[in-house]
Amino acid sequence: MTDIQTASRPLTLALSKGRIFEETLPLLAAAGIEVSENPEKSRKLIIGTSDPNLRLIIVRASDVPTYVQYGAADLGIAGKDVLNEHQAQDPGGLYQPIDLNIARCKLCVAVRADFDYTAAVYQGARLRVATKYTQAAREHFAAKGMYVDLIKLYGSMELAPLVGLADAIVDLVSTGGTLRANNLVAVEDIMPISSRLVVNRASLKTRGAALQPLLDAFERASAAPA
Ligand code: PRT
Ligand code: MG
Repeated sequence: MTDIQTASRPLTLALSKGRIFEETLPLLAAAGIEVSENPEKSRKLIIGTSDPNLRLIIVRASDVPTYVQYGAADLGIAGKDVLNEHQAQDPGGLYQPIDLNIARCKLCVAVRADFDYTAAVYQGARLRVATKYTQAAREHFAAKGMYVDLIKLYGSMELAPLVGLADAIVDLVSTGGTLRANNLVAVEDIMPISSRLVVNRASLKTRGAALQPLLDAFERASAAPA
């Protein structure tokens, strides 16, 4: 994309539909910014705001870092889970100035309630672990000195131990309702997760004057008591 194209367009914030969009609305509202449409209803992928200098683009949660990395979005909001996996392909990293403290959950190891995880670890069993979060899982088990076979999945990880695909899963847990409904239990916490604001490094240099008030507003809104 040419510099002329990027310099004249409004600032672009990449977001995913669902919980991140819902929990970002109050932060934008605190900055005096109203969103012109609900992406769940309108199906539009580019959404204007009451600030003529800011628009939103709606992308898959795991694609947010890619849009920001390449500068197609100046900034984005993504879970630490997603950013951690993205780091493997973009070690230079995105600038992550603010923990917005939204969409909070935990990354956990979980197994069937009838599986003795402690005994399996103690005996040095080579476990099969199904996950979308291969990077975080690899680091977690390596740090414990455990050898595991990772099986990459893209969703519904909770099913894997129920049908014999894996002994354990690494997945996000918030209320714990999904684990309970599937007769699984969390046996280890890997890390707390929340969503972060990420910023394209070139945008920060070339569009800093336009970006800074927005970063300040996000900072204030995320620090305010909920
Ligand atoms: O849906 P898509 O494949 O496009 O992507 P996604 O599933 O990553 O998107 P989305 O919108 O579901 O999640 C976006 C971000 O929200 C994630 O990257 C996390 O940072 C954060 N988040 C917070 C969660 C949860 N809480 C959460 N509970 N993401 C997913 N879950 C899932 C979890 O994977 C499990 O299947 O909800 C289920 C567990 O929930 P409980 O409440 O039953 O424990
Ligand atoms: Mg989802």
